[in-house]
Amino acid sequence: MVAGESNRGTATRVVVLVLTVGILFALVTFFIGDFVVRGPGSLTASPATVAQGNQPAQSAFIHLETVASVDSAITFPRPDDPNPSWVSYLPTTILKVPANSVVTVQIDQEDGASGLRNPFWAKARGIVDGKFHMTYFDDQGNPQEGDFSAIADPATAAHTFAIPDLGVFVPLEAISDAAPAGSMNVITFSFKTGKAGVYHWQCFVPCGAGTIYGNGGPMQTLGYMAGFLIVQ
Ligand SMILES: [Cu+2]
Repeated sequence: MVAGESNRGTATRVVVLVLTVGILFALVTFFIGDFVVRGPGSLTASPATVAQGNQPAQSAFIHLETVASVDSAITFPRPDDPNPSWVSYLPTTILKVPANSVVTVQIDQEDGASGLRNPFWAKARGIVDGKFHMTYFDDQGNPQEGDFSAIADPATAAHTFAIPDLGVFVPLEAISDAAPAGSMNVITFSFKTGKAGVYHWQCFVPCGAGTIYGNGGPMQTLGYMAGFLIVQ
């Protein structure tokens, strides 16, 4: 071996080393940026925009939408979603609300029935006055409106909005098969927050179609059928 060949060998090894380290660095950066810290954005409650009687100024308003698939959203399109065919709450499930206040929630519900496995969840619990307001479509497709403490048939639930640690459970009626295309049931209710904290919330309808017992996929993933209520 002559000196020139040895130098070329060393140079090659250095180049391979630098390239390998560079590629590894890029992969780690991609892994952290696209997987580890990737998550749904948050939605901060706005000051109440609906009548609250003589409730104090701290009252807050959250507007959500439930869809059969992310790509069918009407109110809150989420075009770059990695799972466009998943059932979901929109625009996000990370909700920030004020402590010691009344939070009013409006949900534009556009999904069909999955049905409750446990009929217990058909009754509303833990909400102001024990009732939710709902505009919906009856079996003939006629628009209807009323205040309800439960949905009549647990099998017609599309989703629930539930914060177990606050005792809040609200069933969301499926859109009637007779409703005009593009219709939504609009469900409105209020609940009270106490001290600051982070509370898990989720849907109790096993609505993750195509997963084991309907409880996988969107039921297990932040930003779809589960999230956090951040009381601050
Ligand atoms: Cu659900």
